[in-house]
Amino acid sequence: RVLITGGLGQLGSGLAEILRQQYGKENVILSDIKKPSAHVLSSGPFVYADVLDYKQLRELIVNNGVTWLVHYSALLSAVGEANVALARKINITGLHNVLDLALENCLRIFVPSTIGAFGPSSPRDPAPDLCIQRPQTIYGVSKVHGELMGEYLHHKYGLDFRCLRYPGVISAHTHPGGGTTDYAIQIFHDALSTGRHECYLRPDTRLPMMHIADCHRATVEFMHAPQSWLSLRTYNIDAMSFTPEEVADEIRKHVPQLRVTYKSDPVRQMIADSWPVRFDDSNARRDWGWTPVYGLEGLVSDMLHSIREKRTDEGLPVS
Ligand code: VAH
Repeated sequence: RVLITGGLGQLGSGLAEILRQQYGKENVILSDIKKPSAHVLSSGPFVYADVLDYKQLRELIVNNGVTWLVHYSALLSAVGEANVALARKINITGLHNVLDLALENCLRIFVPSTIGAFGPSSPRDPAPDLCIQRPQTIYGVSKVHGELMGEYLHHKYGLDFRCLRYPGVISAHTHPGGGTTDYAIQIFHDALSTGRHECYLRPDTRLPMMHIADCHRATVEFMHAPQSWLSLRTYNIDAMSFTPEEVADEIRKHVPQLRVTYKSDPVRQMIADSWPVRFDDSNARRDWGWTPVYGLEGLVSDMLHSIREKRTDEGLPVS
C-alpha cells in the first residue's frame, strides 16, 4: 500500500492515478493538510496527514499497512525564501519524520530532489549526478540534506531510499507551487486567455523542464527498478531545457497573437541563475532505462490542447 504526503500539490494526484491503475484504488492513499476537492475525494482514499505530527503519521502507516511512501510535502523555491522558518520545519523536520518512519517500518521511500539542489558553484551545463552542491535557497539546502540523509540511512541500515532530481515540471491540470519555473505554466494559460504574458525571468534564462507525464513515468519506473540495478540512490532526470523566449516562440506557432513582456523579479531571477542549465542524466538512462517522451514541441502542443479542453469544459472562452 502506498502513502503519498503533500498529495494536493502539483504532483500527488497524477501519481496517485497511475499507481491506482497498477495497484487498485484502495491501495494508494493520498494525504495532505488541506481539504481535497470533490474530484480528488471521489478518485480514491484521502486522509489528513501532517508530516510534522510523527505519532499521527506512524498510526496512519501502521493502521493502513503502508509499504511505500512517496514524500511530496515541501515548500519549494521562491515560496520557501518567503518563509524560511516554515520551509526548514517542513522540508527538514518533516523529512526526518518520514525517514525515521520508513526505517522503523521497512518502507520503500521516494523523496524528490530538484535542479534547485545545485548552486552557482556547481557545474551548470550540464550538471552531473555527483558534483559540488552549494544551493542558495532553503529549498535547495533542505533537498541536499534529504539526499545525504536518505543515502546515509541506506548505507548504514539498508533503507530502500530512492530520489530523483526533477527539473521544472510543466502541468496543465495542477498548479505549480514553487514560483521559479512556474512562468512556464502560466504562459500557456495566458496565451489562451488574454494573449498577453508578463514574464518575471529574463528572456534568455535557460532552465531544465519536463512534462508532468514524463515526471510521473520516471518516478514509477524508478520505484519499480530492482535495487541491484541502482548504482546510485539519487539520480538526475532530464528531458529538455528552454528559455522564456524559446517557449514563447514555440507557442506562437499555435497562438500567433501571444505577446510577452519581461519584468525580471530579482529574487526569482537570482534563484534561476543559480540553477543548472541542463542535467546530465546518463546514469539514470544506463541503470534503469530512463528516457523522456516529451520535447519542447510535444510539450507545447499537449499543454495547449489540454488547457483548451479544460477551458471549453469550464465554459471559458479560448483565444
Ligand atoms: C519551483 N517548480 O519553481 C518548482 C520546482 C525545480 C523547480 O521546484 O520551485
